[in-house]
Amino acid sequence: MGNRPLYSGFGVLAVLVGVAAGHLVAALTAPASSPVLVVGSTVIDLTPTPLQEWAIKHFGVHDKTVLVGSVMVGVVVLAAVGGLLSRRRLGYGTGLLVGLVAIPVGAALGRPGSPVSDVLPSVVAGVVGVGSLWWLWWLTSTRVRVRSGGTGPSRRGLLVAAGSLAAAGVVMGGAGRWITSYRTRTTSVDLPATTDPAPPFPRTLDDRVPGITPLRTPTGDFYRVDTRLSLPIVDAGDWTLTIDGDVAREVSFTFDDLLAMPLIERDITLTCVSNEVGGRYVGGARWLGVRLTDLLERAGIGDTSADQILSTDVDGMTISTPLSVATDGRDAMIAVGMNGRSLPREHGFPARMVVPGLYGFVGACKWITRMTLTTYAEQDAYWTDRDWATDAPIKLSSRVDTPKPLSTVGPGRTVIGGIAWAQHQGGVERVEVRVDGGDWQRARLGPSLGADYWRQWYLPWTAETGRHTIACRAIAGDGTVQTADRATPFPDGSSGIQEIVVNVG
Ligand SMILES: Nc1nc2c(c(=O)[nH]1)N[C@H]1C(S)=C(S)[C@@H](COP(=O)(O)O)O[C@H]1N2
Ligand SMILES: [Mo]
Repeated sequence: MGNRPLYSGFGVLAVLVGVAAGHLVAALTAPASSPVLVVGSTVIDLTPTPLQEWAIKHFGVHDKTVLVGSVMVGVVVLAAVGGLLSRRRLGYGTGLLVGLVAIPVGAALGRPGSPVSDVLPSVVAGVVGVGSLWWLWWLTSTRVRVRSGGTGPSRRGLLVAAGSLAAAGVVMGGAGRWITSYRTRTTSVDLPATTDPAPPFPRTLDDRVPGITPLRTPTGDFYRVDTRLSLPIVDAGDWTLTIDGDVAREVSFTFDDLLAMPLIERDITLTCVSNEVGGRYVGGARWLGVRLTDLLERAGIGDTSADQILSTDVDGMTISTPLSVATDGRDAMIAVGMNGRSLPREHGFPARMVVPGLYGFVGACKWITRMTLTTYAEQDAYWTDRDWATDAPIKLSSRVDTPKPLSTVGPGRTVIGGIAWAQHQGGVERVEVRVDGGDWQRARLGPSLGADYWRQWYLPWTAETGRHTIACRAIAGDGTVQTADRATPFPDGSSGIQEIVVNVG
């Protein structure tokens, strides 16, 4: 009776050692095939859109940590049950562990475009897990008891065994982590100079308005949104970009081919469709890349009946972009550089699409390796399958950065400041601020870096003691006024006006 916790502990220890072994094998082969990650990725793909939105809204950038954590909790609970069952009969516990391993194996087999070898880490995890359980079980069994003099289970032997298993698990898990982070480390590739540079970077409001969003987002602070739990390992030397589908001729480009083509440099503000009004899923960077139309011209799309570019990333994830938008003369590109360096792995190394004015989920495929000219009727991309919009222009919006919502500021002269964007709608023409529901007052604008880039703004404010509300709205160059009508991010982006409350005193 009293050894129930002991047996559940066996199960948990055995399974964790197995998971660590699987993680190590995955690190050496394909990191994304690590048992917990492969289950996590399948959960992401199977999660209904509303629940996914809820998770992004409530956990934000931590949604993936929460997901992996939940999978781990599930694994530990089942492992404890398996251990308990083995107390009754070893076969029961073994059966449960085998059933547990079937989950990542099935998930690995079910992932589109994944090689069968992706099951290897899960199989290893299963073998090591079951082996460990058997070993622990055997050490407490009668035979050992008899051998050790019939005085009950050899506590010391068991302790040594459990200790070595735990140590092996820590070493394997740690090695797996280290190897994965080594293989996905930032590698910077030298990029040629551009013949078509962006304008010189102006004097910003960064230092003049404390608390304002910097005009250029430092690469390390740039928001990251994708469906991946681990970064792909792509070697620029082996990478190719293929254009196929309804084209005159299928063409492929190596990374060097791209670098040999004319490169444009542009300041473009990316925005995620999941960004709530006032949210942080937006960033401004200077991108370097090859014009999309230069690439498409090589493939010949003159007579195409296609209406979408279906982009595929190195792991088979798909993103679709309306062909007419991508080729209407805007600075759509396959980017290889971000803020003066090659793309970081998080942001699509070695190449990604960037289309000014479109939300990232329809215009910014990272780790891109194929562009297929096809129709919406024929093929569905990942998010199209999940009922998101297919043509999704970024809605103009603005945000108050300072003062912070619900903060307390001292009375007297202060500054309200923030950022606004109206990509491909003529840029930000005007920003207006409303204090305590009064008149809209015109804010002062920071320098312009073009119509596809966001703009800093500020308004001096004499703050009187008490509670105040501050709202802001943007007006685009094409005359559009940021609407007060509220919309959720699904299916084509949020709208509404941000209103914050601050205390002065
Ligand atoms: N391959 C791939 N590309 C992707 C995604 C993805 O999940 N997989 N996410 C898209 C989304 S939703 C957005 S908003 C942008 C974000 O780009 P960033 O992470 O560089 O900011 O990438 C887009 N490109
Ligand atoms: Mo996004």
